[in-house]
Amino acid sequence: MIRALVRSIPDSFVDALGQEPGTRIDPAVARRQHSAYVAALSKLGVELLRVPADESTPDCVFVEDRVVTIGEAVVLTRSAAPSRDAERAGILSAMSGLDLEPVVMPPGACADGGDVLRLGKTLVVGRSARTNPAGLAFLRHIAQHQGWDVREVPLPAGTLHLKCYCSCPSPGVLVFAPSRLSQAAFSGLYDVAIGVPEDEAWAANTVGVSGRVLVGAGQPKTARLLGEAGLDIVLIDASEMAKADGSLTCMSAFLPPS
Ligand code: CIR
Repeated sequence: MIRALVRSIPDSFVDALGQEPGTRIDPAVARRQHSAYVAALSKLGVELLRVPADESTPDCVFVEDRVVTIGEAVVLTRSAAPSRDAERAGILSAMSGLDLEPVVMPPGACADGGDVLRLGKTLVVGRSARTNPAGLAFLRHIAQHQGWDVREVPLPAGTLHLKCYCSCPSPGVLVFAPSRLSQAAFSGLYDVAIGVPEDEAWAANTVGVSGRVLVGAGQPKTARLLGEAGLDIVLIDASEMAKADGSLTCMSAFLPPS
């Protein structure tokens, strides 16, 4: 069974990283949007491991960044953002009842799952301010054990994560923002590439589950493009998450199937 980890939103989410000056996050709206997202995953047959919120870590809802699944292996990452590093503890304790043995990144290595895109059995990893060379080397080490390849991709300055601007919603399908990422970075790793318009670059972050594709609401050109490409889309409003630089993939961490 497909399974994923999700985490509730703390009241401290109002202090999440990445907000533009003057932004005000409404935790009630964020929770409503998060619930709809979680319900969509559940409806699509995803078995959910729900981790309670942690008030001391405002960004803890973005579980994708702390958990990287590579084949049968699960890596719990260290964060280059000091306020996010403590997120691991609650995740580790929630996972203790599972049939998994997560490996924690060694000290000095940092990575965010938002920088890790799976295309077939290749991990495309963005070199960002959140993913350092030691983090990348550790992911490569685990990937090699699992028989996976790793490809490093440099990111344009100011890009938080690789997956802010790309995703793989269905096997062989790359959705990306050509205004931010070069298609050549992914060469040989996809069958079909769908470029989203520059004014909807954020919409390149999608989640594919059970033949359906979650797409951010309010991005009509992308929704039309993906629909025309034959993808069966489900619109999800994540506007409150976007205020904290969050997108769709970051609210779940897919684990090896049970
Ligand atoms: C941060 O800056 O870490 C959070 N405010 C946003 C993290 C988004 N994560 C993701 O897209 N994977």
